[in-house]
Amino acid sequence: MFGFMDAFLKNDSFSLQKDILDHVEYTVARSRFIFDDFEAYQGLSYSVRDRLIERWHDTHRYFKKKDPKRLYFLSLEFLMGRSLSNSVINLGIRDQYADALNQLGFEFEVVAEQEGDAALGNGGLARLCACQMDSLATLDYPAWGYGLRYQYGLFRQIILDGFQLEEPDYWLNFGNPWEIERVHVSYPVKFYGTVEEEGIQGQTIKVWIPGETVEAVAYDNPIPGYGTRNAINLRLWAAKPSDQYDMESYNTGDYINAIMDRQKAETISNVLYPDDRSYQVALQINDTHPSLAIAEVMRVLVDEEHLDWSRAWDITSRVFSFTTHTVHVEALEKIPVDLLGNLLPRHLQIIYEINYKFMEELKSMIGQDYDRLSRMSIVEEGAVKSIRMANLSIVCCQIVNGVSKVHLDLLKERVFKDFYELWPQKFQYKTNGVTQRRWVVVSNPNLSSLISKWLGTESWIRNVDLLAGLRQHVSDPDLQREWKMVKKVNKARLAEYIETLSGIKVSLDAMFDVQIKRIHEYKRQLLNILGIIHRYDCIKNMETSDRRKVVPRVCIIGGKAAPGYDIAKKIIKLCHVVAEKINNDADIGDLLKLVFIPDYNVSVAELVIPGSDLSQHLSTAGHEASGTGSMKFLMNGCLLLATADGAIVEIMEEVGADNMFLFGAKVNEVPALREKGASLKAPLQFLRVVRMVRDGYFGFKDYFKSLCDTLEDGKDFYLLGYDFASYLEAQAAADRTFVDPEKWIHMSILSTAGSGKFSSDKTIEEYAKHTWGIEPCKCPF
Ligand code: DL6
Repeated sequence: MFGFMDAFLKNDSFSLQKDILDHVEYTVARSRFIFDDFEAYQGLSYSVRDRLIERWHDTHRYFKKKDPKRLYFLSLEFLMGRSLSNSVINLGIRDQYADALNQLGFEFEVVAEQEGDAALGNGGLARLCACQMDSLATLDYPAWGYGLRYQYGLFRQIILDGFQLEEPDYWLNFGNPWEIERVHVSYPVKFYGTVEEEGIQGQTIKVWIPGETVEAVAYDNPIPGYGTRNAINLRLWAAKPSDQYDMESYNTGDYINAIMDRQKAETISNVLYPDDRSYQVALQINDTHPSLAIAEVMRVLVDEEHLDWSRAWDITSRVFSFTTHTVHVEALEKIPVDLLGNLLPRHLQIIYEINYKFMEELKSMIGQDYDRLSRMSIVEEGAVKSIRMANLSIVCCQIVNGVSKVHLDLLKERVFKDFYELWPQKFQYKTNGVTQRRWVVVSNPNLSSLISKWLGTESWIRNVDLLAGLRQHVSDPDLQREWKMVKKVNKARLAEYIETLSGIKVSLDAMFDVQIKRIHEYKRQLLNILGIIHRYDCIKNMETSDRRKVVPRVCIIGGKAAPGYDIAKKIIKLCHVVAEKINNDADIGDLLKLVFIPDYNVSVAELVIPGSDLSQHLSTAGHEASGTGSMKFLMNGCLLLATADGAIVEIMEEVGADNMFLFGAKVNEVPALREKGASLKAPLQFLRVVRMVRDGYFGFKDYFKSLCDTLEDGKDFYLLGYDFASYLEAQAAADRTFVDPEKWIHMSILSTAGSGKFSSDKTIEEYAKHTWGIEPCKCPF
């Protein structure tokens, strides 16, 4: 019998080489004598996966033995990106693998580049979950992630003539060595049908007779912690046709339709309650998307376990907690009653019952205030009667979390004001964080080594507070010189990437100024582009002798627009036409370049962030719940040019406002500014650049008309005109600082030193203590 400390697999170079070759030969079925980079990646990944599985087994055996309270983290989106580099670093065997590959004639970096991104999510919320899984594993928490194994990830962005086109992301086409299909772990998920009443022992109970069944099959993705033996599980469910699926059609000879119906089943996915039951659990719902789980848990307890309603409610309302990721009331999810009633009739009944009881309780507390009752109801009456999933989540969850301090304030004062007044104790916030393992150690190895050298330890990779120790060296010329060198190397890597992508050569002496995030009006990429037009216009109108004083910039923008978001797509096109003009203007040369990086994803971010000098976070104050991109840049020593929105307010507290370039209206000023509407006069520079676009200076005059219309007096909802002057001032301050390299490096070091608070390790510790009530459970080495 093996104990916990016995590992079967050895990590010396010879054993690793043998494992890679064995996988090339027996798993990938290529000759061990002739294989290419991609096959080397496959062999390597399977060999890493073996080691993950070993730890995964030990961890789960240990959890079972200790039986701690567990967390089940439900999210419909996990944006994991690549797994290879992160896994070998967390396992502590990156160098051994690099050496083994070398002996086989391959280079680790080249092989790692063969991996595609797992892009099972849209943006911030989804990437946050990936960071949080890394922290949960590293901090030894007994946790499981649950999500969906989408066949297609987030669309691939293709740019054709400056327009965004979407292509499906067939991410599974070349296999996925990181997952383990669990054919024996499958559950029937039922849909449609009717609910009937039956009398049992003098009682009437509801019985759901489903119309269709789909099998949910588990795919396990081990997530290794750093500096620990623990590896936790991210279980993603795939929908497969059930064996019992429409047998009647087969029997009646309608074979083709029956097959087509089976295929339809594969397009359906659902969230299941955790299979690994234990008496003590916490269930975290990540935004409202998985909140039907609440009704499902009630259904199981009442209909299958035959608990009475109040006992079932008591359990359900104590296990769930909810995090919301938006400040936009209009973005709160609603499901039409007709749709839900057809698809999940029993769940709809349960939701009605929850609402009925809630409304009765509420009336007893607030009386007949029908406006408020109707605002707080889980059921929204109106043209399309709908279920408000956020209201359901708040009513059922013991804790409702915001993702930054500002976000909590907005939830209390605006988004969920009625609920806050009723249950102030439910509302908390946990400021988001990002994992320093992925965002510094994996993506910026040079900076990582430099930090470890100056701190005299690698412990900051687990204990991020130690980063603050950089402050004591901030003025040391050796650190400054080495810091600058690391940045230069990263910039060179990014410049090479840009040249390969676009053919544009950029100067490493220029300030690399980056805005990468989803394209959205509230994130104001348009403000950035108008600022670039202004800069271009100024340079064009300058005396040639004055051009020498201009700080050269390479402006980099990247991000995807939702396929149906017309204005966002126009912003992408505008970026391209402006780039076309500027980049080909001989007057401008290296003073200004504009580059759009297509198909922005996690791997692109890993390359771009370390090579940036400045990063822009321009959301109109009160619109960004938190923002996590800013934290990744901060950790990498990039200076932030930002509005005081979301987590930026807390970043200011940590690194000091004088270490950033801040601008724009404050959260509490925005509503009054909007009221003023047309009487807000935008500055002349703003009117001039908008006019340039409107008049067709960059072409496509008709196409950009509707975009320019959004900036007219009284229509400028996101306050670009109002914020423009202070935006330009902040940009000018960034220029002035950049020409003082010592000051810039000083600010850059202090940014990294002040980034400790924004590690997802911190966030997870807060959740564990104040929301989930779970303790670490560390598997012995
Ligand atoms: O909490 C993670 C992330 C925040 O940092 C962003 O501010 C917020 O926009 C984002 N929200 C989403 C989708 N929203 N919903 N629902 O990704 O969450």
